[in-house]
Amino acid sequence: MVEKLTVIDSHTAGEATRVVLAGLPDLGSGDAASRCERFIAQHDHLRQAIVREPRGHEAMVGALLLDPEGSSACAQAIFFNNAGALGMCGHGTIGVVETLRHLGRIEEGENLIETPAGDVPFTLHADGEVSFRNVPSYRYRGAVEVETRNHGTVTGDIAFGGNWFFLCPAGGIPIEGGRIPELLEAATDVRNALQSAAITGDGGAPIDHIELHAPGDSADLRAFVLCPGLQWDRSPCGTGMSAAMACGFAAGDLEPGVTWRQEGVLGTSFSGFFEVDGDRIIPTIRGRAHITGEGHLILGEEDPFRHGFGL
Ligand code: PYC
Repeated sequence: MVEKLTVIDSHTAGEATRVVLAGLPDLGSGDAASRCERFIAQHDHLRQAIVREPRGHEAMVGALLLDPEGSSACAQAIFFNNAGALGMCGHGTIGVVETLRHLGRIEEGENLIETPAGDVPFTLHADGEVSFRNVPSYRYRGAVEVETRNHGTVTGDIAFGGNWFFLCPAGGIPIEGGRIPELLEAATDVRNALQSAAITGDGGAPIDHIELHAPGDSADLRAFVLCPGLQWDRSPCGTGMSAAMACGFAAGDLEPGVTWRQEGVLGTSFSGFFEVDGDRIIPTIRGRAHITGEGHLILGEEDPFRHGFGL
């Protein structure tokens, strides 16, 4: 049977989000976490078809747009990438909100979206920017040393910002487009070292995002983020920025309520601030997405790559 999925593509500060509107199998009722579990357990071939080549590309993030379970949300979103499900995705949230605006389903003002990581309140601003209140974020361990194969002892922080991050200096490698192979190698080296040393997030959670950082050009911090599928985030990374602000707060360097900016490899930036809730921070992240396309994905019966490929 030929499968046909209706999608809208956007980018947020350079990073792609593909929102799937229709053509999905019934994922049953329930919250975003349980529907996400069902999607990955029973339909992982569709995740692969949506974001991987030849219909997508390895750096793309996908989002299923589903009816909300609670009456106060405008939608439910389930995020995933080339490697699997993502608990939360900052640039993806902004992309989903821009898609909802493009579809005429929301207007300027405040609203709520359900995600597997919890309910995410957001504001669609008059200038087209979107700000969202991320899940509680915290530094789990500071100044963790890890022995890498190629870069000696690297010291960094382990923090949660909706995904698990290890954040450390870029070690003198400029965070620029022309240095991507070196940045990928360095971040992958750190990730491998964390895995070999069985260093994890809280409760044994795998640390699947590495954020290398340096002073910003026109922001407070410039970041290179390695994602779980060994791709780099083209955006400044909303969950990485949340983790970075949590580390800054834990170190006593950042104050609640003060605007802070993180820029990515492309020079695009997100702005944000945080509130404090006990030993956690609640970050608000603001950025802009743009629609890049709308159409259908066709998964032909005789297509050897109907479910994509990954190398
Ligand atoms: O913006 O949080 C983010 C994100 C995670 C992975 C790619 N982008």
